[in-house]
Amino acid sequence: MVMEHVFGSSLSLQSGLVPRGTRAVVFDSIFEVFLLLGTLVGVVVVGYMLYNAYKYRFGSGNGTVDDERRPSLGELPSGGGGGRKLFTSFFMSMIIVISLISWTYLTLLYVEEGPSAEESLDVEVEGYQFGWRFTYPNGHTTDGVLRVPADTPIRLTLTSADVFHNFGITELRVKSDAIPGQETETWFTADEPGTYTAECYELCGAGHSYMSAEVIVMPPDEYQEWYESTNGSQSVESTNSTQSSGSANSTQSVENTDNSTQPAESTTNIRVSTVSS
Ligand SMILES: [Cu+2]
Repeated sequence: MVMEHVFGSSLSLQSGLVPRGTRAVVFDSIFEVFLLLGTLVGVVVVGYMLYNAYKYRFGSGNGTVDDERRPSLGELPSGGGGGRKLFTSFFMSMIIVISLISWTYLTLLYVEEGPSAEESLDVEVEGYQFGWRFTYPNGHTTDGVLRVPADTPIRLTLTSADVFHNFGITELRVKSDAIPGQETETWFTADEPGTYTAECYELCGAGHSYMSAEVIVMPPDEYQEWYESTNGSQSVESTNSTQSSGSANSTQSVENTDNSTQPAESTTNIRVSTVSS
């Protein structure tokens, strides 16, 4: 049954066996399949072991071999059915393992490929000591707050202004390196509007544990309204900006997250890197 599915899906990637949807859906299906199969294998192996332990228990009379049938030294015991049991169990294990590998590979290939450029929203993410800066296609930049529409694939291009960081939103199953001088791509889709937390998952300095950002998933029409209000201008929504009226929320949250670190220093760094880039 499993083999049928795997062969079917390798013929056509759209067969429906390989899970599609948000990253959470994909990774949860991988988890469930492995949990199910692992439990199944465990039950069979432990069950068969207990069955044999009981059947051949001391004094049961089972398994006693009279001297005629007892293999002599150097002779391999033939077992029942000329090794058919061994062959069957080996063959079954092989099918299960190969199927599992193929299925997982195809599933992860889907995650790896990500959504197409046409259907997704591109956001650039830059990590710095200690915060996250997001740049939208129209040039609008926010600091500490990422606003995205629900039910839309978001493609993130990550990089870092200084040291290695790692951008992760656990609830949305996103985790990707942000490396200076390099660009890393990842994607996610959030189907539920709400507020999620993005955090840094690479120890990057004294402010690492406070290096978080708010991910606000908005209903698509609300998002569109907000996005249009940014005017496509090069306005910077951050602690050191003096303009942009619509950024009160995010400015606040940036201040919150930066309290613990050396805000003056890091703000200077931002300004310098913005100018130089
Ligand atoms: Cu970091």
